[in-house]
Amino acid sequence: MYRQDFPILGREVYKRPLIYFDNAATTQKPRCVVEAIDEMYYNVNANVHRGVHYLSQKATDLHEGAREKVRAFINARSTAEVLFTRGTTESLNLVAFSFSEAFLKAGDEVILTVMEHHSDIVPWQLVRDRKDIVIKVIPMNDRGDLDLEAFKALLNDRTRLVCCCHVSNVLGTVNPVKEISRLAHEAGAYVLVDGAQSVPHFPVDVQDIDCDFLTFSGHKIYGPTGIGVLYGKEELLNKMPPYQGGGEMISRVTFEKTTYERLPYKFEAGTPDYVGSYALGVALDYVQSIGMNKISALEHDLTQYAMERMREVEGIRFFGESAQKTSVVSFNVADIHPMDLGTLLDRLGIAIRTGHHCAQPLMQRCGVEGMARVSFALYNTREEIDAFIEALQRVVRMF
Ligand code: C6P
Repeated sequence: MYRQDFPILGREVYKRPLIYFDNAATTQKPRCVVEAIDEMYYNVNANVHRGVHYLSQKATDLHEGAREKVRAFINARSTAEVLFTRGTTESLNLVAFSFSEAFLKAGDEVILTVMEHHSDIVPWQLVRDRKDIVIKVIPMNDRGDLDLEAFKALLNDRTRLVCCCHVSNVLGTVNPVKEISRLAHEAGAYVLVDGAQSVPHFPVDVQDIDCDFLTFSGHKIYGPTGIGVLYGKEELLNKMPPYQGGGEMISRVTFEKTTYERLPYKFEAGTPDYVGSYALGVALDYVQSIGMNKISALEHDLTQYAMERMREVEGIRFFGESAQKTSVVSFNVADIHPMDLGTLLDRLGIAIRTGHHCAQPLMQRCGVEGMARVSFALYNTREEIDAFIEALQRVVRMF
């Protein structure tokens, strides 16, 4: 129904119609987003926040207008709480650096989950090297649900922060972040939610979850690459030092001393990606014109249907069968290497992801080196899933 909005879906690969099932890695872009980028460069382009001239003011209005769209989209209290970054990874690194500078000392504990993406593991290991903190990990059961009892047992008066992906990019599990947030706050700890795989798929309300930080990437929600968001509670951001220094983030500079800009600019050194922010705003308008609840229902139906049909394939093993699951299906078939599956499906025009999905600790937990993964977006169809099953059966027969 929405396919005509995405020109790339009309192309062929290897003379076959493209079936794009790698949406958790990045989504395709609707025409309105591509046109927004064109429009910005053709008609508006000028550096923001600096010029008194017409174009600079126009570009600034569009950039700040996009910030307000993001604020409304995640229901942040104020635009001071919405920081533009390069993406989830940069947002997570920003928190790891600045939060740890302000709040962490040797012996303090940060809790992660076993299903975190490397982007939410490695920055904390860098902090551990610098600050001698302790990292603890929430385990999960075999269905891919976090063990909340084990989580409660990990919390203590040294816990400063709990970091949890809202949706696992491997298992598709939707984690109970509101409950996790409540428990963490009761224990006196802060909460970071990695929303890279949730914000594109269902409504996310930071005030309802009551998380202290939320991260997401523009390119996974039909927006451009190179732009992302960090939401942070104003009170916390005010206490955290800047992540990078440079233009934009200062109030006054002398060689003796620098004072910083107010939020959110304190964390936005250098010329921001105002083309990206504007186009991200257009992407958010696009998904809202469809409705996040509708997108969620559509993708839920696709996921259920895909799993039902995939069960027909002999030797299939799913990773992640939580009752709370969304739009990501990881699997292996018998002892076929996932890379072989991915390569052969690709020759049949079907794009899937294979490998460790940037979650090697989770691969170890599941006892595998890698997995194949299909992930859906609002433009995928049941017919594409049928074609995928036929292709998968064909590939499996070859082994
Ligand atoms: N996951 C995937 O194929 P960036 O690369 O900064 O936009 O997002 C990083 C990231 C962080 N957290 C989660 C839960 C993610 O899924 C991702 C990106 C992609 O699964 C690329 S590895």
